[in-house]
Amino acid sequence: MATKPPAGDPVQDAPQVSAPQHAAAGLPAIAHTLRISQQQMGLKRTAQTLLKVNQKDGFDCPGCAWPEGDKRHTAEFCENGAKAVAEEATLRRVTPDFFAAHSLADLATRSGYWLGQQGRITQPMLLAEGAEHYEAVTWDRAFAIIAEELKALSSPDEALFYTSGRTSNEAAFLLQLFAREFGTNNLPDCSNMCHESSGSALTETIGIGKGSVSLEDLHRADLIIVAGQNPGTNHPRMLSALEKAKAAGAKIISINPLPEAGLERFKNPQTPQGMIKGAALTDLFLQIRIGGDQALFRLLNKLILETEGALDQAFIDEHTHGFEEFAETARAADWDETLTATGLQHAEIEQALAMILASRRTIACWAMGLTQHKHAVATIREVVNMLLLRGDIGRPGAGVCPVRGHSNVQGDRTMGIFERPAPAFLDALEKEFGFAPPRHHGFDVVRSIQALRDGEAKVFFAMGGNFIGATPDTEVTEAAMRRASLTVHVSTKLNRSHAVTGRRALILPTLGRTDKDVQASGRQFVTVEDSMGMVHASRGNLTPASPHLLSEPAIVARMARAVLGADSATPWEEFEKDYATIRDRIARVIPGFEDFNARVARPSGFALPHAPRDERRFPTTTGKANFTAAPVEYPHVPEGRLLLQTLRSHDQYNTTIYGLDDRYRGIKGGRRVVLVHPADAAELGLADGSYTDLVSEWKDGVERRAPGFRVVHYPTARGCAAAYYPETNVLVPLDATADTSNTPASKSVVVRLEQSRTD
Ligand SMILES: Nc1nc2c(c(=O)[nH]1)N[C@H]1C(S)=C(S)[C@@H](COP(=O)(O)OP(=O)(O)OC[C@H]3O[C@@H](n4cnc5c(=O)[nH]c(N)nc54)[C@H](O)[C@@H]3O)O[C@H]1N2
Ligand SMILES: Nc1nc2c(c(=O)[nH]1)N[C@H]1C(S)=C(S)[C@@H](COP(=O)(O)OP(=O)(O)OC[C@H]3O[C@@H](n4cnc5c(=O)[nH]c(N)nc54)[C@H](O)[C@@H]3O)O[C@H]1N2
Ligand SMILES: [Mo]
Repeated sequence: MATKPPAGDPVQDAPQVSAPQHAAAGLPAIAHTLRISQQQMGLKRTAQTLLKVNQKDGFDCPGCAWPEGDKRHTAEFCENGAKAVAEEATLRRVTPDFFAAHSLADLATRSGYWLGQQGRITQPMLLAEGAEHYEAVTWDRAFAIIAEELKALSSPDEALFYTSGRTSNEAAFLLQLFAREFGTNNLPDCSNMCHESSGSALTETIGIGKGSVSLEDLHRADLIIVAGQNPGTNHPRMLSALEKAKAAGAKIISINPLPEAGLERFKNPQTPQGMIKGAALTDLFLQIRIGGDQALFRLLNKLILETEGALDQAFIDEHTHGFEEFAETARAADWDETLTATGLQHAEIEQALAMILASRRTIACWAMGLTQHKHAVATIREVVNMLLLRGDIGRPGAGVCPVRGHSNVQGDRTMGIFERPAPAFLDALEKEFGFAPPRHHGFDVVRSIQALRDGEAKVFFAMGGNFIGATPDTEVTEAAMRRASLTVHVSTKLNRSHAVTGRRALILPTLGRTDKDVQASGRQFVTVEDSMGMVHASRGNLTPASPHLLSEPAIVARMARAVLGADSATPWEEFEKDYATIRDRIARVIPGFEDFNARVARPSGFALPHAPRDERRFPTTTGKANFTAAPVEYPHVPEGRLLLQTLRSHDQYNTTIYGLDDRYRGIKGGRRVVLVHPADAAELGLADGSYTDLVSEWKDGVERRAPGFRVVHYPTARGCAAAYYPETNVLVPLDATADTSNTPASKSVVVRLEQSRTD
């Protein structure tokens, strides 16, 4: 095996490895936060921003969607939230001079890390047809180009409007309104790659695609199951909630192929006691094989069914549907098959069962480790089956908790960013705005890529995000995007999507969460919805990166005027002047937002209604909570192959790379690493520190290759491997998606590890 990185690899990617850590946060987290913040923002801005994160008069952290408690610390932030803020509030700038110095071809050779580190974009930029460089363009000209290209389409369905989950409720509502007035439901979003599987499973089983617990519920639970989630890195403030629950007597089971430091022990930086000793969090760690969760929960359900007195019979009788069929299927669950699928020991499963039976209030939390598999929807349904058996939905301290990613991804869905809108939503839109919205379904993310590839879609517009970086099958997706006639990105910072363009391309620079937003009627605020359905206001307080920036609502409003012109009776100008007028419309269209402006004026905002949680009412097709009985599936990995999951390091926010370290996992100075169990590595002849290519094998016979990964011997589950996204997206086939939700199966990619060429 080669021991040097292959030639041609970026020099900065030279990972060094030490032992993984066993506790999260603590002093190193604070030191790291302050270093990154000062590098990006300087001292004054660091103080101005970090004191305002998640405060009642401040802005919502652009990091994750975890809710804020009511009693806020002066520093209600976490290391990774602070890094997200520093990225946005940076003093570095990308000006027209930068684009004059760097051609498109040059930008296309740069890493995502390098692109992001250049700073905030300051002016609208146009890549004209055949041009080698982006050039500054006026806003009016930019909107005229969009109008020209959209009007030239032979059908509105040839346009795609993508949304990433940072967009505010106000901007999201306007974007979907514009797309539908224009005539399409092509509203793919990052959720299609994220919690779509949760939405599909929950809508079918409990009637609403959102979590059913509040922060208070977590504090009150007897048992919290955390499956397929790494909160120490991705939702650090969740650790405080887990700590509080533990202090009140809760037990925690974590289910993960990796022993994640944050779930082992938490050193709370908000308390002196926590800083020194920290609290042990996990009581039982089930080191599951990738994709084994459905089998595990199925067997647990069988064992619950067989235990005298373990069922909440009154709940099952009164509130559920499909019990008999489910029970019959569950009784057939098999120990041997489950042990194979999960890689767990008999005694570990018995121990989990005992903890579940001892709990009167159980909450199941999960994230991408459950949602990004072929059988993700079936897996989440099985988790729901367990909660239904125990009556653990719709009572305090119990329920489902899909932990969302982007800070407003849930709100964007509530606002109608969805390619398959409910008829009732479209009816309300029609009534309020007096036009007939299209009724046929639009394209999700994967279908959008296929449509670009096949020439069915020609204009791509993105409200934030990094579509090319985040989507699967990088080579296929990049070739598809290059076929577009126009690509438009509303962005704060540069990323790969700006370098892989259609015939013409626009970059439209926008205000971020931390920026002050002043419109004709005065200073504006926007609103967001967190992972637990709480809606509240967010106000930026920084002077924007440049006077040329427009807010996201302003960009949509002006685009709509340029495209729809006199055909539209919608008051776009008024919406831009005063966002309260947008909220008045949201209040009339979307249930739960009645009296929106008044209620959001309250410092902590308000909770959206949730029928299962609030009244044990299940708005499903049967009118009850549905048990489901899908066949058990788990990935089958051929001899000599490993099952690769693509995940996040501690120093990234999705495709935004903050740095090259993954502190808790003991990795420094590089991202091209593949974590492999030492026994698997020995069988495959992979020495620690050797270099290998990852080659994905898929039924289409195409070999997808990611070259030059340093092998790291790591205590993951047997037969499994892990490497970072987005470097590994090239390996995920476009049609390897979850059943029903169509979410890319980026947590289960069959790979072969092949010696790197070192010439
Ligand atoms: N700092 C930071 N915060 C973030 C993000 C970020 O990139 N950086 N991203 C945001 C977004 S959009 C999202 S969606 C969330 C993502 O939050 P997570 O879902 O925590 O993110 P991942 O890194 O994808 O981690 C998936 C976890 O699932 C485990 N896992 C993988 N496969 C399986 C499996 O088959 N079974 C089980 N039981 N476990 C499995 C992995 O080992 C890992 O611990 O975080 C949000 N918050
Ligand atoms: N292999 C693999 N692929 C995955 C995943 C995985 O686990 N494995 N996870 C998936 C998941 S869960 C998600 S959510 C997607 C993420 O997909 P996206 O949401 O598309 O990607 P991000 O990297 O979060 O987008 C970052 C860009 O957003 C822009 N931006 C930041 N703030 C703002 C803002 O306030 N306004 C605007 N307009 N733009 C802004 C910046 O230009 C920045 O470069 O990736 C998915 N892809
Ligand atoms: Mo996500």
